[in-house]
Amino acid sequence: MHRQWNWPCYSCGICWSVRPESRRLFFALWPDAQLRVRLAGLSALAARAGGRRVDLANLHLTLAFLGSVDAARQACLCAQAAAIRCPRFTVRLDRFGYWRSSRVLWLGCSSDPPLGLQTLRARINDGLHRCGMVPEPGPFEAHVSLVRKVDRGPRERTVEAVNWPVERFCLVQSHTLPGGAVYDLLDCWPLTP
Ligand code: 2AM
Repeated sequence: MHRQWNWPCYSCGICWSVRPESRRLFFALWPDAQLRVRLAGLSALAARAGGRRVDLANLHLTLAFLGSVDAARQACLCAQAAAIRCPRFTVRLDRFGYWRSSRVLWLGCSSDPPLGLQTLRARINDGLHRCGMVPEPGPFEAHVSLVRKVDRGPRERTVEAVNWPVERFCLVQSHTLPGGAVYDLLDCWPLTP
């Protein structure tokens, strides 16, 4: 028989009454319903050239992809996230981008991402290190994936800017299902006003 677990919740709200399992996780900026609709409008525009639009409910901006995380590390990550103090900021999303290798068409920033976003990412990555994890290497491209399985880049790269006032960041679980990814919002932490 498996041992019954009652993992400490910290401020994370994630508790287990059964054996903890690894979860596929990422930190993300999670749009509210209104912003989600605006992003979906842009994904409709971007999908004119073909491809499969990302579901409205799945639109987000990934801050750090964590892969498969066990319960102990998850608790550590939640504690680290709860301790982050970072001021609110606004992300200006104003251009389409395209990755040929992954065939993803995305919405991103034509200029450097705001300092607040860079600060938040740096603090999250510090937290990963403290939990014994290594952040994904390589440069960070702030983006919202809009359309997948796209065969060519968009004709027009510039789009009417979407200003995203960011007041929180979230930990999200990804379920890979035959019909595509499904995301569960596990918890969110506020940025400072
Ligand atoms: P995306 O941000 O370009 O869409 C959950 O899988 C999220 O983490 C997705 O939004 C995905 O890509 C992002 N991600 C970043 N690195 C990843 C990786 N190595 N494997 C899967 N997803 C990754």
